Amino acid sequence: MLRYLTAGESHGRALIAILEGMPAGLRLEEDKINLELKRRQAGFGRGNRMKIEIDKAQVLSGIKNGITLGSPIALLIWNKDSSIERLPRVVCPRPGHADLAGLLKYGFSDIRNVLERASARQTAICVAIGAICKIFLDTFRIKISSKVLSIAGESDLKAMRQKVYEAMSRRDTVGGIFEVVAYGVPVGLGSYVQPDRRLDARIAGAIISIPGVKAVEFGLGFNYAYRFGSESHDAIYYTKGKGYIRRTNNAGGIEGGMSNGQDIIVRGCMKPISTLLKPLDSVNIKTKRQTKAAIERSDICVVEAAAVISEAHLAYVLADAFLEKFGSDSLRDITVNYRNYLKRIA
Ligand code: EPS
Repeated sequence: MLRYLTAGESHGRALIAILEGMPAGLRLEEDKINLELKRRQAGFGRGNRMKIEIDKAQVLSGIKNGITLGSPIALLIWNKDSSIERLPRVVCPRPGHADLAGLLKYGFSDIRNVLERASARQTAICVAIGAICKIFLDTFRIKISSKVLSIAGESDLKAMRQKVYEAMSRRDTVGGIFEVVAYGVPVGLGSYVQPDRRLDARIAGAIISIPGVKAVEFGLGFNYAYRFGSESHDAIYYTKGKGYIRRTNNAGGIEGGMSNGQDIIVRGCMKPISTLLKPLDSVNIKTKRQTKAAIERSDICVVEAAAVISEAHLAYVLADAFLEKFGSDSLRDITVNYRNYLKRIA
């Protein structure tokens, strides 16, 4: 079905990706991709890099006259800050970052060799891939949106901003919880027949792959643990006009590893960014002396960006599962298959 690879260092020349498996016949507008990239760059608490970059994706292959050919789609985002060769060596690993584990794993003597690729800068190109998946899903009236639910335990907008200000003034960082919802998803995407075909497993994996995301839940999520079964599950009703309906959506739109026709509701927890202006204890990797962790230019809060990136990752998984179910080469054939399916289950 769908697959992709990305490449690029945070301060390298560019971020690139190849997305394969998009069907022929889809109109791709670069403006729509760039709008998503702009959304990713925004948000309260972003750092100075976002003032340097104006992320714009170029679609280098896989389209003719703005329409996909079914061939691999190559994407490119130039980095304005491409200073990788000039940046100083980093020798004090930041707790919470990939720094120490990456250094030991690859046998480096410069933490920069790790952080350049481990950086969340790479999420820009993932958002470009997700934007194409969103355009695909949109042709079948499947929409995805997201919102920030809380930052550092606060859920009121003013209080959330206050927490970010507080983190700034304490030279600290904050994380939070975001929610992503997919509307209009048909019943039957994903499957229970193998663990790796389960839609929730695929979505959870995609969202937790975003740097800094530490937890994912669907529907009631961890709150299932506090309820009886009779209070937990979404009772089934039938009406002539609408067919099978539910009056609740505690399952978050997924039962038995398949979409059940309800909105898919997934939440993620983004940890506080691990680069701290008032750094934690660490060890100098050259001298082995106790010291403070390195300070790199970074963000104070990226929960809003994480929500946008999660939309992209959810879009990728849903587009993949959709293509699996309804065929994958030509948008026209897929549309016919989809209509027939909707007719059968009506
Ligand atoms: C990011 C670019 C990076 C960081 C951030 C995300 O830019 P720079 O390192 O040049 O300031 O702002 O990266 C991290 C959060 C991280 O942990 O590395 C971006 O484009 O989103």
